Amino acid sequence: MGALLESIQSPADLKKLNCTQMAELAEEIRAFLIQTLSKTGGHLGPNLGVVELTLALHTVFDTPKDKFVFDVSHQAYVHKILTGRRERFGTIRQPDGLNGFMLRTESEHDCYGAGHAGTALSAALGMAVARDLAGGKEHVVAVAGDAAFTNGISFEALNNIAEQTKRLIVVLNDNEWSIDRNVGAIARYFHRIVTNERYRNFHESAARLVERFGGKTAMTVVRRAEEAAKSMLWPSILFEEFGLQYFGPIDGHNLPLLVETFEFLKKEDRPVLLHILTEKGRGFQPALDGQKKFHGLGPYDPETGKTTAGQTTYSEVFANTLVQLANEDPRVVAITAAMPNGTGLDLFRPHHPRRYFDVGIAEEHAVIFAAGMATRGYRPVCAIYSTFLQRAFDPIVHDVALQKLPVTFCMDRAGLSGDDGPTHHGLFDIAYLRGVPDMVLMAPKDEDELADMMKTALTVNGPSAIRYPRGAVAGVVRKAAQELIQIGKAEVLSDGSDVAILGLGPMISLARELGMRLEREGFSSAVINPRFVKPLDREMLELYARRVVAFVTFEDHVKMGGFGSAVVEALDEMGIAVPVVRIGWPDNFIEHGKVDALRAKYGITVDEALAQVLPLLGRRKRPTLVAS
Ligand SMILES: Cc1ncc(C[n+]2csc(CCOP(=O)(O)OP(=O)(O)O)c2C)c(N)n1
Repeated sequence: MGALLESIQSPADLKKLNCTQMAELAEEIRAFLIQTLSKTGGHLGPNLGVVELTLALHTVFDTPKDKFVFDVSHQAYVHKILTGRRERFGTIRQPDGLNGFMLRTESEHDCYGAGHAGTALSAALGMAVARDLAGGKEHVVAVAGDAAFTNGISFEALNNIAEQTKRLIVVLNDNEWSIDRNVGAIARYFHRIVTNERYRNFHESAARLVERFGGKTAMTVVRRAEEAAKSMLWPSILFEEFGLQYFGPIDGHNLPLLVETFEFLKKEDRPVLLHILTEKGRGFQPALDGQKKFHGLGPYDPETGKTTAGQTTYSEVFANTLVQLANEDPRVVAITAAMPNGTGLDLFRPHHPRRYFDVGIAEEHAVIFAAGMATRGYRPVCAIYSTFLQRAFDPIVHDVALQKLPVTFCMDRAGLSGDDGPTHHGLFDIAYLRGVPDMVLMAPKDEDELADMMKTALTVNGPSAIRYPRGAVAGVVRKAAQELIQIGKAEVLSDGSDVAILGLGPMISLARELGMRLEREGFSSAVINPRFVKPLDREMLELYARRVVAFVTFEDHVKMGGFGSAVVEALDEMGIAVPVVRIGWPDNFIEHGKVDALRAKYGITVDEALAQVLPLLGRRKRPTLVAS
C-alpha cells in the first residue's frame, strides 16, 4: 500500500494534502483497489471511475455531518477506504467482513444503505427536507450514475426536488455505461451533451483556468462558460426544466476542478445538478477493455485481468433455451431491465435482435411493457432477478395477473445470493407471488427441468414464473428437446411411508440426502420434487398425508409465506393434521457471506431437518384425519 494512503485514517487527513499529494493518493487508491479486489472480487470498474470524485467530496464536505447518498452504492468502496475502513478493506464481501454496499450499521459515514438502483435522489431529498424542517445546516449530496436516470424513481424525485428544498446537490456520474452500455433516450441525451464540440471547448478552457488560477475567479469563468454554452446550445436543458441548476459536463478526473466546483456549489441556495464525465475502469487497461466484465466480478489476475473460466450457469441454460423456443415460436420476445449480461440474454440478442428489449433499469416499466405486448398476442419473457422483481410487484398484480395476460417471469438469482448480501438475496419471491391469483409458480430441480418449465410456461394462458438460482447448474445430462410438464403435478423421485420430503428446486439435493440419512436410521421416506409452488399438487400431498408421520420441506426462501407455508396451508385446508418440518430462511435479513456457511449458520441443512424430524418419528404416530 502507498505511503500516502497509509496515512489516511479519516477524511480529516485528506484536508491536509496539497494538489500533488492528492493526485498521488488517487493513484495509490487505484493500485490498492486493483490488488485487493483481485482476491475478493467486487465492483472494480465503477470504483476506479470515482476515485477523484470521492476524494473531492471528502475534501470539501464533512461526513458524517454532511450526507453522501450513493445510488446502488456499489461505487462506495473509495468512500469506505477514506472513512476508517481501509485496514478492513481486504475483507470486503467476505464472511464477517465489510459489505460491498453502503450499510448504515457499518459506519456512521454510511448515512444510507442501498443495492438497488434509483433510490439516491429520493433518499437525499428526504434528508434535505428533514434538515430544512429541523433548521440544520448540513449538506446533502446524491451521487447517481447515468444509468440511474433510466429509472423512474430518479425522475419521480426530480419532479419533486425544486418544490421541496433549496439546498441539494446531485452529482450525475456519467460514464456512458450501465452494466452493459446504457440505453434509451436519456443515454442518447447525455451523449449529445458530452460529445458537443463547442460545449466541450468551453469546459476545457475553463478547466485550464482553474488549474492556473484556482479560486473564485475561475469558477465564475466556468459558470459563465456554462451559461453561455447552455443558452446557445441547450435552451431547454432537461434538469433546468425540473428546477435544478445544471452545471457541466466537467472532467470527473480533474481533482482540482472538482474541488473548486464543489466549493462553489455548496454555497448555492438552490438545488443543483453537476454533470461529471468519468471513465469506468480508469487506470486498469483490462477494465477499460472489458467494461461489462469489470463492472462486478470474482477474483482475477491483477496484472492481466484474467479470470478462470466458470462452469455452465442457469442463466446460460435459460438464454440458450429461450433462443430455441423463440426459433420455434415467433410470438416469443425477451425483456431485460438493464441486465443482459447477468440474465444471459446477451446470448439471445444476436439470434433475435428484433425480439430482444433492454428497457434500462426499469423493472416496473419492463413488466407493464410486457403486459402491453401480451395484449397483442406476443409471449413476453421477462428475465429479472428475484430481488429486482420486487420493484414490479404492483405491475405483476395490476397489469399482468388481473388481466390474465400470458407473461412469463424468469427469476434468476432466486435464493441466497451470497457475497452481495441482503440487498441481493432472492428470498422473497415465493411470498410475493404465491398470493397472486392465477399465477403458475415453478422451481426446477436442475437445468434440464428449467428448459422444460420454460416450454411449459409458454403454454400457460396467464402469468407464470420460474425461480432458479445463481451460478452453476446441477450438471445433469440434458435431453435433446424440451418436454411439457403437467401443470400442478409434482415428481415423486422415490416412494416411502414414514416421511415425505419435498425439496423445492435445487434444494432437492438436500431432500435426497435426508432420505438417505433416514434410511440409515431405519425409516422409509418419499423424496419428492414439488416442481410447482402454485398450483400445489394437492393429490400428492393428500396421498402422503394419509401415509406418513411427517413432511419435511426444503426451500431456498424465507419460511414465512414460502413453499413450506403453502404446504401447511394446503394440509390445513384439507383438514389433515400432520406435522410439517419446514427448512428455510428465518424471519431476518441475512448478511452477506458464503452460501454454505450461511446455510450452516441458519440451519438450512440436512442435520437440522434430521434433528427436527427424528423426534416425530420416534413416536411413529400416524396422522389423524380430522375431516375427510
Ligand atoms: C433495481 C435494480 N435493477 C438492477 C440493478 C443491477 N445494477 C447494478 S449497478 C447497475 C448499473 C449502474 O449503472 P450506473 O448507475 O450508470 O453506475 P456505474 O456502475 O456505471 O457507475 C445495474 C443495472 C440494481 N442494482 N437495481
